Amino acid sequence: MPTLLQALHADITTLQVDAIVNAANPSLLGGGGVDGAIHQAAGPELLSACQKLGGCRTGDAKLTKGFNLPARYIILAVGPVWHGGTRNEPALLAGCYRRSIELVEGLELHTLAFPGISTGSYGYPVEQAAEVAVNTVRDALSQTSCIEKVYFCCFSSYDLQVYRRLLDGPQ
Ligand code: AR6
Repeated sequence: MPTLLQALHADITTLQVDAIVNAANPSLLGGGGVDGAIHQAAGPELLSACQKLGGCRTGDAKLTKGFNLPARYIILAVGPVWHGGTRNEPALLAGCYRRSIELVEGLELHTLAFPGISTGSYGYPVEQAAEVAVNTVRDALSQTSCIEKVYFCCFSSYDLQVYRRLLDGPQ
């Protein structure tokens, strides 16, 4: 059965999936944007769990339970700050998507949702970030067997259009 990739317009904290991905910072101790929304919705146990993780390198990801979220797990991925594309940003961003898929596959989970990692306060242009996201996920899924559905959760209708164009275009 082919894995389905789907873009949708939603608040990621409301999604009933096996795992949602957070766009965190290297401390993993919370922040604004989607990180703030996820901490708010998951409750204070998330921060306690994150305090035990010892931070995370840019381009990597770690995992906690979902606590009060409808999602069973949270993956904390640390995207790169955009510096004009001169500091290995595409490879670091791809690492976030690849590591998240590996963590989900390792737990034999089936459904996963990503936000637009790095495209908010980290300033990565959404068109370029979405291309990295879609290509990396497509590529990583070819090595997996458990994952059935991956959502690209867009917080604006503009972002949704960008993802839909990529997903509907030639593969
Ligand atoms: N659901 C889905 N997407 C969302 C939500 C939500 N509830 N809220 C925001 N977005 P950002 P970054 C979108 O800034 O660029 C934090 O302070 C948002 O519109 O959250 O990776 C961390 O602690 C954008 O498209 O993450 C770091 O310090 C995308 O999520 C830093 O920000 C990512 O925007 C990480 O910056």
